[in-house]
Amino acid sequence: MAVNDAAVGYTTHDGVAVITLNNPPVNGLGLSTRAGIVAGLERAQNDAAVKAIVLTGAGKAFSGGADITEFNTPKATQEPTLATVIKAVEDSAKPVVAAIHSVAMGGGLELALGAHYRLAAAGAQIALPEVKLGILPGAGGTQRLPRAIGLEASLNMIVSGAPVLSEKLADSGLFDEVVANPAELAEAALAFARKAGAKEGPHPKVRERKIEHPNAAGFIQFARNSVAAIAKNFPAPHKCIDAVEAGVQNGFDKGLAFERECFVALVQTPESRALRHAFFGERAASKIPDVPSDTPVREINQVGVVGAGTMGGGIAMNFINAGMPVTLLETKQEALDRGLATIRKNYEASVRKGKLKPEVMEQRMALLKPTLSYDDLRQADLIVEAVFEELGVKEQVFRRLDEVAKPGAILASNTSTLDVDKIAAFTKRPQDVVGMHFFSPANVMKLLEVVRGRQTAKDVLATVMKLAKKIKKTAVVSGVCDGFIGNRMVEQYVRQALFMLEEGALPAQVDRAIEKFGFAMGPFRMSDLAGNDIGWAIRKRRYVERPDMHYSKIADRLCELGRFGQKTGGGWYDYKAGDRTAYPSSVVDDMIRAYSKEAHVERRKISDEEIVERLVFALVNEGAKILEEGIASKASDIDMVYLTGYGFPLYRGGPMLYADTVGLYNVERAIRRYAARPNGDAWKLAPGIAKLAGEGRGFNG
Ligand code: T1G
Repeated sequence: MAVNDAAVGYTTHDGVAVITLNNPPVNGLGLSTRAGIVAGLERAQNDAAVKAIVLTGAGKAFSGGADITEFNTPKATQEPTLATVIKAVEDSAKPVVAAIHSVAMGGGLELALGAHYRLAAAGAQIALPEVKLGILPGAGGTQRLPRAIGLEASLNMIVSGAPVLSEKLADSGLFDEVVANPAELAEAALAFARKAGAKEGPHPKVRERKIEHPNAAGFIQFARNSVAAIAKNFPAPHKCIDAVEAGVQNGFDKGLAFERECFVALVQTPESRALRHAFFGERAASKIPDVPSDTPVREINQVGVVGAGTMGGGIAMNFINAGMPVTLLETKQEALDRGLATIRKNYEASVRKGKLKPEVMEQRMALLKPTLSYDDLRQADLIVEAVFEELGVKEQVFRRLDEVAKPGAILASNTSTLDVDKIAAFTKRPQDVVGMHFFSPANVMKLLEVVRGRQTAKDVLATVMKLAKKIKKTAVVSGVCDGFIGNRMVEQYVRQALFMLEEGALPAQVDRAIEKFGFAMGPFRMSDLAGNDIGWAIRKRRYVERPDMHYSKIADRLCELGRFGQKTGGGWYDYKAGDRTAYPSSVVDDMIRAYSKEAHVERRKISDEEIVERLVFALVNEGAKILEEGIASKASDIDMVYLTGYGFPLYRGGPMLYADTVGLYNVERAIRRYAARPNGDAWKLAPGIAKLAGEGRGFNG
């Protein structure tokens, strides 16, 4: 007999009731699902013909855990809470068998831990990933998992949040059986349940097991030490250890209560909000408002890359890493040979570090087809151009590609500053042209800006977004403007950094302040690394194209001295041969002071707080304009760009979320204050900030 309600199915099979979670996409344990499980358990208890119960999941998961879309909403804490459901499972008079396939994560694993028995299909991802969301397992995971698999294995899983394949846990004590063939799980679970149902109760409860460890206190201290370094800005890993320790020292019930306290505290933290924002932001980025999620995509099997320089080589690696053959085109043999040698060198470094097997390196290198002839690109489904950043050169390449590429091939430019519409106009197929802006090093950086030209076809966008997942990139769609999303915002950030040097700060102070805020690297260390001449070239172009946008000329002075950064042994900082340490330079500091004098600027003490405000709010203000112009479709896209491409601290969630945390009312006031000061012309307040602040809202709702 089968009775299905919205989120849970209930069927009986010769004395076994099967409760099936059915809340796509991953059986998140939302309120209706939780209520459905309790209702199913009730039915089973009241049906004398039922001797045992199987709990399983429909679709692609047993359960991906609590429904995180319910977090910080009344539903999340509405009864039956997950803790109530798990207690109902555990207290069932009839044995409950959890049948796990594909995914049992977070609350999903905690639910299974409340069952009396657990069967898992091989290949299932088993995890308590809550720490990655800035929280901790909040439905008994910190108490039951140590009792199921021991202190060490459970602490590793809880503090890392990393998934473990079910077969690797076959002997851990977590499962009563691991079923090699997932297709046989249902039958195996029914058979197991029938046997369990024939046995006299009570049935085994994980909570009644003991946590055995020869030196629990010692291991817990070891765990604390190892977490201290990586979790400097994240409270959750420390709380995970506290909760496990509470259960070890004070028993299950006290441990459970303490776990609950920790959960309630963590879920309110800005760090958890930031991590959840990034989790959803990553997934939301692949959704393009006017491109339906079922838009048919083009087959991409053969890839061509034009240009074997640093970017072209890194781009090619992304595709061969995903097992896709790449034809790599250069104009000169020595450039081609150099490109191939660089790719091989990159792989050899990974092999030396034990991150890559030599045979895998050779397999990947074998996927590369070097060539000097455009004719070899005729079969490519996607061709990515990564040549010199000059429109004339792009024009030559795209006119040639237009001649040789097969109909329907996607032609992508890796340009970081040029107009994708102009590039598309060099072809007779503008609908097939798109920007794919990789970030250096292209084989490492997760961010990919997908630049949508005016005529870029929707299926081209859908195809590139899907392909981005395959090559493990976080793809964010940007409209066409100078600098797209990331570089356009970073330009305002750099302008403020330079103005502050003129007004009284020095490079080391600016870098220290923003690195203390959490950036991986401050603007001056970053510029010395990338090369100050890159910014110099952009400013020269800017002086012609945008005379209204004034810059402090300090950076030009630095470049006129030939101080391009690490590559010339000196930039904003001094460097010693073979040493990448940035040493404050008295030459540069004196040059800065002299410049202020020459510019008749009265130098003043600038606080670290002002430095952080001016740098971060410059990003926020430009980001708000990018949103208003529709260059980015959502604030979380802008945050994903900064989290994955510009070293913005993850625990702050990105510039737009950080602005929400500060409060747009305060952001607006600060911007108006800076607009009234020297160099205030750079602070034209984005209307969107004033509007949202006036409505008491933020960028993210
Ligand atoms: N709740 C709601 N939606 C979820 C979800 C969840 N837990 N997990 C994934 N989704 C959505 C996701 O947003 C996307 O939506 C779709 O499912 C496919 O996801 C009390 C409180 C399960 C391994 O942290 O790791 O339990 O974009 O693209 O690559 O202690 O999703 O399609 O609309 O990632 O196959 C703990 C998080 C929650 C697991 C599947 N659980 N999810 O990966 O698909 S906190 C997690 C994942 C908790 C308890 C605490 C992965 C996945 P859309 P996807 P996938």
